[in-house]
Amino acid sequence: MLFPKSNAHRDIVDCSGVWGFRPDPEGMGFEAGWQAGFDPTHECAVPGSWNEQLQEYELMNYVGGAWYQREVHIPCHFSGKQVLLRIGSADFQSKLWVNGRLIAENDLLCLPYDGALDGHIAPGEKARIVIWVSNEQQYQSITPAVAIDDYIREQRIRDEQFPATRPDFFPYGGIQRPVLLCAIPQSHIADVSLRTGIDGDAGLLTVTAQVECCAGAQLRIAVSNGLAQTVPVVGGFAVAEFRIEGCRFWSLKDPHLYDVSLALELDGGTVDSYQLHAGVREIEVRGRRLYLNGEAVFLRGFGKHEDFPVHGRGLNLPLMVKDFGLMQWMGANSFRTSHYPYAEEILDYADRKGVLVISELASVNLDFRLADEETLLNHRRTLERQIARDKNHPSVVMWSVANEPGYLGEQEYRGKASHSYWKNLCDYTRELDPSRPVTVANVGRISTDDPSFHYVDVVSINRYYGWYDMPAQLDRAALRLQRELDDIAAEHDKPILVLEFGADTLAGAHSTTDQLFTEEYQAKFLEAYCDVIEKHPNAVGTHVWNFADFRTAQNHRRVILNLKGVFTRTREPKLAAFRLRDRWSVPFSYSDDV
Ligand code: GCB
Repeated sequence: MLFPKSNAHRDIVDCSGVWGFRPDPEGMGFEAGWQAGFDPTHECAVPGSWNEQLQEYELMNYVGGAWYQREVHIPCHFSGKQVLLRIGSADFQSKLWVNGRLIAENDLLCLPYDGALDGHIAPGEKARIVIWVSNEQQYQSITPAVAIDDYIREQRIRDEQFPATRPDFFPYGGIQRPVLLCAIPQSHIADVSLRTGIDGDAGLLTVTAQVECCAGAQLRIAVSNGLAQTVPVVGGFAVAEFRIEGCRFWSLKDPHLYDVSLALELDGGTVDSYQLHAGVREIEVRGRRLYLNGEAVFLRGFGKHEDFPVHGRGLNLPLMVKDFGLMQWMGANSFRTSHYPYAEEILDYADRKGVLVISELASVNLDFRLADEETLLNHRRTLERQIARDKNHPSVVMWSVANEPGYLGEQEYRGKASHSYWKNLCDYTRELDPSRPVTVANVGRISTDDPSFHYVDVVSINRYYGWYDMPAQLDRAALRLQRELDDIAAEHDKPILVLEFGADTLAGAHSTTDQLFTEEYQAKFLEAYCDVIEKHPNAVGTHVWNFADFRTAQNHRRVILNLKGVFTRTREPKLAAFRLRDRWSVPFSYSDDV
């Protein structure tokens, strides 16, 4: 469904607040009929992860199912409308009941889902919402599960993390984004797709709306520069093309957004309306460069996480505003939604602030010993849902369809099946969205002959020479990085992004010599990488790992947090923040024009 908004024809009841909560480690709730209501043992705030909120009730490391419930008044004026409940995200899997009826379910991480309540509620009365959420991972999911026994079987007992999870971030559980009760007209605008382009000084904007309505309807589409068209709805679709003369293109310096207003007209009256914004811009890969509106752009920024004390991965608007302020202060122009789709509110904010986003799918460490047809199907399903959700954001300039596949099961990853997997996925991404390039973040272990490099538009690499390898030896590390960039470029003359490089750093630790974990070493490490990358003819960007320290599962390599942030978890700057700020205050210019 379209991102919920309230206007003259649509309304929202925000169900954020403190919900009744009950963990269900044995899965007994289903048989006991908790779908219709249960006796809560705890309370948990929504949106938010349950882990740190309920740490004192031994739920910090809880992996399993949990039930949420609350009652909501259905306003009288919702009568006659289509009423939907939309969950921004409830991770990793979830099911939704209203008054005991199953309304919808979802198994895709960090993506919204919704269900229609029609017939199950009475406007003017209360309805009981029950949501079951589980943070248990699945083996065929695109971030595959791992269990304690797997570490033993694979003879990697020192890699074991608690709670068991493959990725290097905490497996938070809960309803982590808003739950919204929405009323929309029965005849309504169901979806809107925007496509933009450039023709000289003019901006081209194509608006395609999908409409659910009886015959004879028309759609009036108005753009805030005064252009407007009324077009018929044919076969459930209405299309309008605009040419905006003297267009203000959406750019880093001037992220201008045009308001686009749609009104569905039937029998002489307006029955529904929807407003969204359009940033007219073009992103393109040509030769070794990435172009925004025809100008070569160099990305400077970060890999991030949605992570903060107590909130966990829960949407945190003050933190969002703060982080964008810090990125602006640093002179960063971009970030990657590592390692899952971020909240839509964050993408909206990036649209307004003129920040470029690499939108990443929730695929981490895909293991080709496990990957099969079902995995590919899950990957394609995720892609469809993520593109459908994020397609209209001008800030989203690239799809990263996976992070570090082949980290495990390296031999299988290099095989034939992997080639056809990445070809299939990259082709499908371009089929669903021909307007944005596609990439895969490659892991150091796979190095230069990664099967995915053949099929992506932009080659992306994550590297840790000078940290995991060659610790405290930055000269060796810089040479190694240089050689690898040269080798990749010799084989694949494509733009290259270095999407991760970083060093764990304990704020307050100092040394006069190169010493791991000190603020000086992190600053020197990041500068050494930038020196090499910025000079490389194929490089189109540096994304430092990470913007801020973040929580991980427990293992001997992490002191509660991954400390590679240039800001602490509570956003105090480390020395590297100042050094990068100085560097990024000088605009980047390419030495050649390719
Ligand atoms: C990586 C992963 C990231 C980790 C990082 C690290 O390559 O993509 O999720 O957090 O390394 O710090 O080890």
